[in-house]
Amino acid sequence: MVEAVETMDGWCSLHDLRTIDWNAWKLASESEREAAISSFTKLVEKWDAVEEEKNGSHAMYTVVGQKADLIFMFLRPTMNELNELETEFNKSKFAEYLIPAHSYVSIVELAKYRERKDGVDPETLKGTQARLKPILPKWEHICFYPMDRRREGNDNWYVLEKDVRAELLYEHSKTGRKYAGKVKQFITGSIGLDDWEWGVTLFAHDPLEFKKIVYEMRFDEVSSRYGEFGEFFIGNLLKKEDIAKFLHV
Ligand code: 76R
Repeated sequence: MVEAVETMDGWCSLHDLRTIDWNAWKLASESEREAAISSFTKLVEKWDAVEEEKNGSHAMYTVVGQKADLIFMFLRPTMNELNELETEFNKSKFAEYLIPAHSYVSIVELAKYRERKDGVDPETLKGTQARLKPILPKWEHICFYPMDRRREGNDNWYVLEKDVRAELLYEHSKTGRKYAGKVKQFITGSIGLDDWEWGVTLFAHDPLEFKKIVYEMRFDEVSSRYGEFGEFFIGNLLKKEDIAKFLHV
């Protein structure tokens, strides 16, 4: 049957990208810069505490290239909490030196393409819950991009039988599993929430692995026939203790 797959949905996600207004930053006095850094560090400490309590998670990276300077990925149980976090960030002293570059709203998603032989609802499993409400890894690099499934002529994902889609995604997952330990992926669904259908967030120790996995997947039918891709963003881990060094002018 051509029907939607049931999804399991977890924490709400906001990818928040900011450009630093370096001119304003350099023109600011030493004490203003110190106050801005301290406001930022305090926010990070607050986010760390939320993560410690397992009520959310975040990732913080510096962007390579001119699309932005910072990329944050925030996870919270509700859109309201995400919005509160974003607003608090916007009101901070540090945000006076930031220019919004890009944002992406989605929800952590796992698809129920495969029924379990034992009849257990996967959503009730601890492992599934941990994937729906994940603590993001603090690996050295991040890669984020949005994507769609194509809907064009004979290449229309949305007219395929569910079984066929399940099989294509199974093939895709076999490619994915080859990168176990090298790439960690988080798929967030954004149909009805943002401009693309999914957000793909990958973490790796070696950024070359992003190029390898995305290239290899291009040959899987689910990507070669049915994948459409948006802008890619690449970042390097920014640790809390390195913030002052990164911002030093
Ligand atoms: O969730 C699972 O582990 C089950 C198998 C699986 C599904 C259903 C899976 C495994 N993915 C699924 C769904 Mn994926 N994934 C991507 C990209 O650049 C590209 O060509 C594609 C971007 C990567 C790199 C990736 C990695 N996956 C999806 C969906 C939703 C599709 C839908 O419902 O139509 C998208 C958009 C998508 C895209 N995937 C894996 C990986 C990896 C590494 C795995 C193996 C994970 C593991 O088993 O640990």
